[in-house]
Amino acid sequence: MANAPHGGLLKDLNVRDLPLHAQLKAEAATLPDIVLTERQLCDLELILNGGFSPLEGFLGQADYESVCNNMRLTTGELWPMPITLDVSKEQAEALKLQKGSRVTLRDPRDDNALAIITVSDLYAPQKSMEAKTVFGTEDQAHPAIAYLFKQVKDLYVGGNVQAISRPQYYDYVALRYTPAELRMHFTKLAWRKVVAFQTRNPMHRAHRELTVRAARQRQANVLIHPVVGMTKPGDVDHYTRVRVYSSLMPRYPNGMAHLALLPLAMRMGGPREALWHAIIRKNFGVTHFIVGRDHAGPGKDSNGKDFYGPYDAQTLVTKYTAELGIEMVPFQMMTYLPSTDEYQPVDEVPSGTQTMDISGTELRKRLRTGAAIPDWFSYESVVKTLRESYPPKQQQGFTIFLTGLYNSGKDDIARALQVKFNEQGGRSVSLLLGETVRSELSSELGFSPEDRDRNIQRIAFVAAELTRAGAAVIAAPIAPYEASRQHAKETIQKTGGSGNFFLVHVATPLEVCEATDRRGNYKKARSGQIKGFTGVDDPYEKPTEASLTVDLTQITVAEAVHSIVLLLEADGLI
Ligand code: PPS
Repeated sequence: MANAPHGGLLKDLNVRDLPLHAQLKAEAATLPDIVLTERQLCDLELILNGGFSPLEGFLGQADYESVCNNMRLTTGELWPMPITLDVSKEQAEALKLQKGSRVTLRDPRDDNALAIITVSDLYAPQKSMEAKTVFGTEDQAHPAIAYLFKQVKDLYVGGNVQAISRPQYYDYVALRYTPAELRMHFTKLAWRKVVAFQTRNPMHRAHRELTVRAARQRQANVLIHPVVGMTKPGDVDHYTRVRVYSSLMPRYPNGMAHLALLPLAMRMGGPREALWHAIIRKNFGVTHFIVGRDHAGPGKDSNGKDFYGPYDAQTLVTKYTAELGIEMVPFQMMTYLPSTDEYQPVDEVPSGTQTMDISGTELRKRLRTGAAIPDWFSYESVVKTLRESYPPKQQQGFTIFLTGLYNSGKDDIARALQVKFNEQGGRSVSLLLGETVRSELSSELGFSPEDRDRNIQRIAFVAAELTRAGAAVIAAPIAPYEASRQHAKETIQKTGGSGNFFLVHVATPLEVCEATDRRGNYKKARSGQIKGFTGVDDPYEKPTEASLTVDLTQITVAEAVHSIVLLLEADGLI
């Protein structure tokens, strides 16, 4: 028997509204619509499947104020997190939103009609009040506060929803359970006690040991219930994490544990978030919930202080244990004892016993450098998965972006570098010379500032994708404008990795470029046959922060290539 849902009744709106499906679908096509944001989509999915029971829609004003100020809905039920649907003023006007309006809520990924909301209220968010009451701060170093002040729009739309369809997923479909499905699973396997483990991080041996210990102490089973909706910016992506969790599951005693994914948009709200997590797990039928040190912690504030105390979350969840009917299990910090090859809770280890740990920072460093990650810390399958997603520097792609005047020698350096990288092996090498790009990608473009900018952005797009795929990319356009180069750098770093972009300024002086120009382009430019030629009647803005500057009147092409190789070596890329 699974645990009772919060409020007594599972609000599975998908099931409730199934008899009206054809009618609601037809009506949805005739209504104005709101295309949801990523966060609203996560919230709606859990409203529709009952994960947010007893909610049946987005909060109206009275519930919003009550949740913020008292952590309760106006009906008196405990509910710590405001679940709101924000729209802009313009949107509200265009949709003619008012009490009683019916609006279709659409999935932003495929435009599919997921639900119809009947508007009960339209009200202005009290952002400062919401920030202080729910998160205890207005500091925008907190991701939820940054979201509230920067992304949340002018108005909240309150109202109950009717379900039309579940969001369509193509990834890990078999692991996505609704509360009803998970409850059914527990009932089928006769699981009466279930300890849920919430996580937004990869799991290693210590996590397996602590969940097994928590279950054994309570003679319960384990639900690994990771969040795959929105987590903290910078977290390991959910694809990698789910592969990690899946590879860890066979390490549990046979039949002890089950993996299910939770499409939650986390707020990193510490204590209130922990309480919310516990309520959600209760709705999924769970009886015990593990709450860690600094559970759902957002990190440090703008003064470098923790937003919440390390045990605030455990204290708050414990306070409401009886009312909630879900038991809080404190997360025990586990440490490795090499003498017995086992993990034990830190506070149970006799003093003087040798222990071993690897911090998150140390793990990231080992992944980056390719250094060994020992078996006692993680499982081979987990490490292999992480290494595939986070290859060591030696396997990562990079872009060498050479910029300089026409005939500065940048193309010679680029070609020589290509040979050098091919000699090294290990990576696919791509050469994006200005002239190749101009004929293959940018043949319709001229040399106006806008066209040059577009040309550079195309190079950046291609370089970024290749860098991400692990290639050594050598780009060598003139790229005369600082702003274009900066934009290109951002594009490549965003997709290809922040440490994997190198700007090399080939600073051979204009007189030399001109004097050695066998094709006679500068001559044509001087005589006015070519207009807007870089260095003649169009500017070349010198880079302000190149990784390297080379001048071919001072060094040879071979020496320039060697300097670039040394730069990459120093960075661990080769
Ligand atoms: S940019 O500014 O980065 O988009 O330039 P790029 O794509 O590298 O193109 C350089 C080639 O175009 C020829 N060319 C000109 N360069 C600069 N200014 C003007 N107005 C111009 N018109 C044509 C230039 O000679 C380079 O040709 P290649 O074939 O590389 O020698």
